[in-house]
Amino acid sequence: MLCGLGNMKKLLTLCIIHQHPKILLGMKKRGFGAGRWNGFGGKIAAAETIEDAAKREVREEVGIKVEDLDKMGIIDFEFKGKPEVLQVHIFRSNNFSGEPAESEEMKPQWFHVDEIPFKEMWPDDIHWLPLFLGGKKFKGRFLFGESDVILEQELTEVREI
Ligand code: 6U4
Repeated sequence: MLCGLGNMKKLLTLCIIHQHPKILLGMKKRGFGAGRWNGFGGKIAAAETIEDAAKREVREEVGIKVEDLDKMGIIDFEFKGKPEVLQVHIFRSNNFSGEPAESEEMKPQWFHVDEIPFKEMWPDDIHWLPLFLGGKKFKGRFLFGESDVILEQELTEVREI
């Protein structure tokens, strides 16, 4: 956890399996973001790299093993009136072993890229997923207000992440 200027950064991972033209998402059944379709991910444990955490979370939440991860983006999420910043590291994988299986946390489902359920996802996803699907890397920042409405947003394509 990085601290400075009164801001607390919490690092999180998010991994989306992308086997064109489909992506694998999970319906989050509990905790933060429950009721939304999302990639798989969570917090980084002590002594774990961000990439290792991303792989572990995929295994725990959907029962599959990913080998090669491409880091596609980093987004800082802030919530008005709260000092905490969630820094989400977003990964893409196009291969895995095992069969996606429902867990206590997530119910997996494949979606065609033309039928992504944006209305039942975090409201930022519609902004960066097109870059992700196009193989573009990005950095961004979103500020959410009440009911997770987007108050401010910055999103830039970058060459290296
Ligand atoms: P536990 O440890 O189970 O209590 P939980 O409340 O389930 O944690 P966490 O922290 O494990 O949640 O995972 C939150 C997940 O949501 C991470 O994969 C990151 C992702 N996430 C957070 N904000 C997001 C946002 N604005 N857009 C998005 N994903 C987001 O697409």
